[in-house]
Amino acid sequence: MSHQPDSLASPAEWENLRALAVAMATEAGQMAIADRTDALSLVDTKSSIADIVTAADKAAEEHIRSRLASARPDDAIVGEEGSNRDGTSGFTWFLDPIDGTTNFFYDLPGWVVSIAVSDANGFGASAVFDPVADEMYSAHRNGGATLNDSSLSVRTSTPSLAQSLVATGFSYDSDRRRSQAQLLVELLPQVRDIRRLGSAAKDLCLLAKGAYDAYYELGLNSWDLAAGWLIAVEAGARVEFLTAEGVQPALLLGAAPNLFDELAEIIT
Ligand code: LIP
Repeated sequence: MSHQPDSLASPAEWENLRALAVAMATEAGQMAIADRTDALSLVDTKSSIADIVTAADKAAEEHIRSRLASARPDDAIVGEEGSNRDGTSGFTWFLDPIDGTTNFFYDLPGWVVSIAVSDANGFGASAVFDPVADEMYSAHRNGGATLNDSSLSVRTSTPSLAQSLVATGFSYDSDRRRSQAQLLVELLPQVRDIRRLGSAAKDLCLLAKGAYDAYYELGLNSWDLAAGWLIAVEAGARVEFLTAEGVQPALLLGAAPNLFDELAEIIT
């Protein structure tokens, strides 16, 4: 049995880091809502013409990065919009300033600010803030997950995959989208229904809330999945990569424990 490194933080310290993530996500989300109209005047594309980034994405990440520079100067940062920083503390922050950017751009619901922090054992504290719905999801290691002030638990009452509501997402790469659509053709007749929201972080929170029975996606970035992964696990979901360590693109599956293996069989 491989020895797990000691946790870098005590439960109380992880709770403090959770509170910091909640505060920063709140501030960044309120900025994005306030500045949305101006932000849309500066829109670029990244990996493909479908992969957009707005001035709000960049401003929100810069705000979080500057908060961490004073609050946590020795921690590393991995940010979607390039605010990467090496650290010496052993803690790493994963920042997705606006997850669900397409929804943000089209003024649709389903975009969030996603912030998580990890040590060598994985994600230890996180926050996902949905400013439109005014929903703050958060968790810390062995501390449970909450939505605003209510505890979260995954749905465990769905008896079979045929009665399950399964969420997924699609890549910005057109070739990968084609193969993702082909998988859907196989999966759709075997489940109750499919949902595609457009934000991995929010999808994992909806799994934690029991609004989905499962969520899977191929090729997510670390910043997309970090915060929601911990929230879903602390709410009782089983969340794993179905691909071997280091294999890209990685296939993520989160599900109620009684549905995980059957769904994993179909999507791999
Ligand atoms: C999004 C992911 C989502 C995926 C979208 C997009 P972004 O991240 O959270 O799961 O299906 O295509 O990649 O680009 O909005 O930060």
